[in-house]
Amino acid sequence: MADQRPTIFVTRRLPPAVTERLVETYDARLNEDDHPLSDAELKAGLADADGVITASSTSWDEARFASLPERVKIVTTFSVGFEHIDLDAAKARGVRVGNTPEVLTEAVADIAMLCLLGAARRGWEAQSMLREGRWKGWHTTQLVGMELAGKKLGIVGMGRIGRATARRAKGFGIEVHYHNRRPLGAGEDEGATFHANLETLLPAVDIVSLSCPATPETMRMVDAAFLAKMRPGSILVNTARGALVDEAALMAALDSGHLFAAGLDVFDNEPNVDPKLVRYENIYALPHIGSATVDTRNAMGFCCLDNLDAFFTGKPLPFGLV
Ligand code: 8YV
Repeated sequence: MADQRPTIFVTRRLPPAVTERLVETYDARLNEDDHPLSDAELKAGLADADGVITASSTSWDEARFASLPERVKIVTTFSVGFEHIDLDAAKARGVRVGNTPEVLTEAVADIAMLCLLGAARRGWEAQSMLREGRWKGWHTTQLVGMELAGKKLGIVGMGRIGRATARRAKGFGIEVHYHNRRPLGAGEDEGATFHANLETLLPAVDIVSLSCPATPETMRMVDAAFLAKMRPGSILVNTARGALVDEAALMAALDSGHLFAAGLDVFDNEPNVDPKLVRYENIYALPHIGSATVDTRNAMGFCCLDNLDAFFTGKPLPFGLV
């Protein structure tokens, strides 16, 4: 007898615990070897799907929604970021969309601190020296970096991840400032100082950390003018999206010595990172591992499944965007 359960097309391989729960309830079409799906494979997979688990590696633009078979009614993304999904087009087509908020806050804030520490304490340069057999013993001026206690951190985007980063930074004796579309209430703001604009934030801090989404407004926000407003000898941290930063301008600011270092978990055009960028010894670079813990990746998958379960039992999506 044909499987009567909803068919779920999954564009990327999921953590084992998530796949296990998925197949208990659904007729799942998996991407077992996690290969990049061609347009033809996407089209074939969508043809008989009732719902989709996708990720930021697949673009859900107007054209994709316009050509979506009628029976596809829900798309849930294995990510908190949803810049790859045209929500208006989804709405117009009557497709529900969900994401994975909240569950990756702590993991990403950990990586913001790793990037911050790695940049401030010359982590990349130090590791390369050691691993390549170039360490010939210590001396008093070797690999000296930026002391963090007493420094000021400016967080751009004080959402959940920004606030979790602020909590961690305070533990290092760092004074936290932030810029956000709106000031947060006392008790919500982690005691950080609000700046209504970047003009006052950037020259006031020693480290700038980005934790805002990629939108048409924030795209290439960190350009030459932004970097010029940062303090000489300061640090840029980006764990949000590569599209926020003009990488050529960043390299120019590192070349001139205006910036001391950068800590980056995200890049433009991932995974094809500009090879020039990762050659900088004062860029502490990671391959987009912000949410990469077993617990967080499972929790992200379970958010997707909770969205599907709610949808197919006629309930509101617990993590719904549309
Ligand atoms: C995801 C992320 O793992 O959730 C996000 O928005 O940036 C990552 O942590 C990645 O985008 C996979 O979809």
